Amino acid sequence: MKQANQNLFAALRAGFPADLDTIAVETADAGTPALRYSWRDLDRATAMIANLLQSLDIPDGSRIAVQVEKSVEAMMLYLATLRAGYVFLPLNTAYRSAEIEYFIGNAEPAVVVCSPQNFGWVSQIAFTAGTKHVFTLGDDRSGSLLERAAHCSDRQVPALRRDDDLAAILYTSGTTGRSKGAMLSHGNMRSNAVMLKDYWGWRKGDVLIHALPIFHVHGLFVAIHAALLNGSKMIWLGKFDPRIVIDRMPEATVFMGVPTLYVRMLAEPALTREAARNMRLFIAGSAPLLLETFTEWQQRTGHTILERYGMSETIMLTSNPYAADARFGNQSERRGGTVGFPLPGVGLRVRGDDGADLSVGEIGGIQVKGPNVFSGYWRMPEKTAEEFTADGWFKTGDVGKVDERGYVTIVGRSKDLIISGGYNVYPAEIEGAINEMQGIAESALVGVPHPDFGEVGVAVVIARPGATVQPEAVIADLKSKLANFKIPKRCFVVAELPRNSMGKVQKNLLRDQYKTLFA
Ligand code: MLC
Ligand code: AMP
Repeated sequence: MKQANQNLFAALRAGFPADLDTIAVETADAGTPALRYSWRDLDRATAMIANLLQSLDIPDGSRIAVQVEKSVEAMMLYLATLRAGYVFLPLNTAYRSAEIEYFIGNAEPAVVVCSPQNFGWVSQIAFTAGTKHVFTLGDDRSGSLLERAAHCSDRQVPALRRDDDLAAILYTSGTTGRSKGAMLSHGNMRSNAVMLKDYWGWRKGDVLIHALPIFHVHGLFVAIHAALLNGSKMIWLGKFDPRIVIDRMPEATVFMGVPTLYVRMLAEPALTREAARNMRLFIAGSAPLLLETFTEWQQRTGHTILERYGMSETIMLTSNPYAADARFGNQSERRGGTVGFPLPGVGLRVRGDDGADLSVGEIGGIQVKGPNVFSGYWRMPEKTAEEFTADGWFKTGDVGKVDERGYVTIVGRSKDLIISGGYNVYPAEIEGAINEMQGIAESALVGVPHPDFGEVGVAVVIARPGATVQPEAVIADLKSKLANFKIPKRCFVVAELPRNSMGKVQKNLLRDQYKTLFA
């Protein structure tokens, strides 16, 4: 019997509406005329780019690494990579050369696509690492990728892929050392997308406002997969702008954002019940949503934000209910401060430090299992083994509890991680970069509350005996090496760091000391 194609693209394509000439994506950026793409445009352009990739004669399983500004064509490149059966590797546009060098060296992509203005340095890194093909793609449809694809056929049969074939690698930093590439399969992504479409009640006529970057789970997978599977139009912002989002709300029904996006919209007087009158659903995640944001949003718009929780390694794990959830006594209340219930098909348990199962209300490490959970870290079997329990559950590194009704609350993290505006910052990486600077003896990076980004990094450093260290110089040096969102917002030079009896820096004391810095 012929096996059905489990290629994620085939599933997304099956969601396109019958009338391919209706609008699939409409751009909405300040000062630029709107561009409108039909479903036929998406189908044809992804076929052309997929044909270009397949014409390169690269091996099965090849990685296509992409660091480009957000554009509809960049989304098409993602879809084309799935369609051609290769592995998509998205990279944050903020990454600098040392960061890109690591990712390309580690993933050994067969193809690298970068912004035209970065071609010089990115191609040098890529060619040195053995990559044969480097294309460019600008956010104005410029660059060699589309020029070359223009010569390819606009018909293409999606490559045959099985559920466990690799579809994407997402780099996510480790608590120590370098970033790890989380390997997600076609089955991981399809199962999660199909389930979410149902759980969040996607229906005919839904329109999504897409305002997130497309190099992480939230904007690339959760938002795009749902809209395509549902045949829903997207109003597409290259860059988040609170006024444009509010302005376009009357034409839309669904919005997804990290908490910072909600905070910034609340600062706009135009955000009213009237503006949000046609909206069906506001979804938040990637970082903790403050109860005050949740409540203020309710008061201003009459809508209750649905908060959900996920990870690069697992896509979505839990969600507050959209409608009655029969598994949890038909509860339909979205509770602020919680991340809701484990999604259908997702197993979630809370374990103590000793591995013992904890009961209702007890705080411990969150472990998960399900068809959405990744298979492991790219070429890091030992790291993979460390992050899974002997009975196959993935240790999220998040600390939480489950209440008697089944709601999950995240209370902290066992991993040393700062989440700033929805981006992850790993203190070990920043501390390593600071410690390499001349005149520095030691450093500690801690996260402190911030009204806009939720949390930001503050660096506390000790100078070597006899050396003078200027905080501004530390920041400036970091800016020349690391992605901008990783740069500490403040730096303090101190005489000593608080330590426990084992000599370990007590970051909780530093967090406490600096917690009102941005209040
Ligand atoms: C920008 N800056 C940040 C920052 N973003 N600083 C800390 N944290 C951030 N997130 C700084 C820049 O360094 C710069 O500083 C200044 O702010 C202006 O830069 P910008 O690029 O103009 O910022 P802006 O466009 O306003 O970006 C803010 C933002 C963006 C909130 C729109 O950060 C964003 O899109 N965040 C979403 C991240 C996301 O999608 N996460 C999903 C991960 S998936 P200077 O000093 O240089 O001027 C995941 C799993 C899950 O976590 O569950 O979903
Ligand atoms: P990433 O590695 O970028 O995918 O980030 C995943 C991490 O983001 C999770 O392990 C959580 O710590 C955090 N996260 C995601 N959603 C939420 C949420 N709703 N509330 C609190 N933390 C969240």
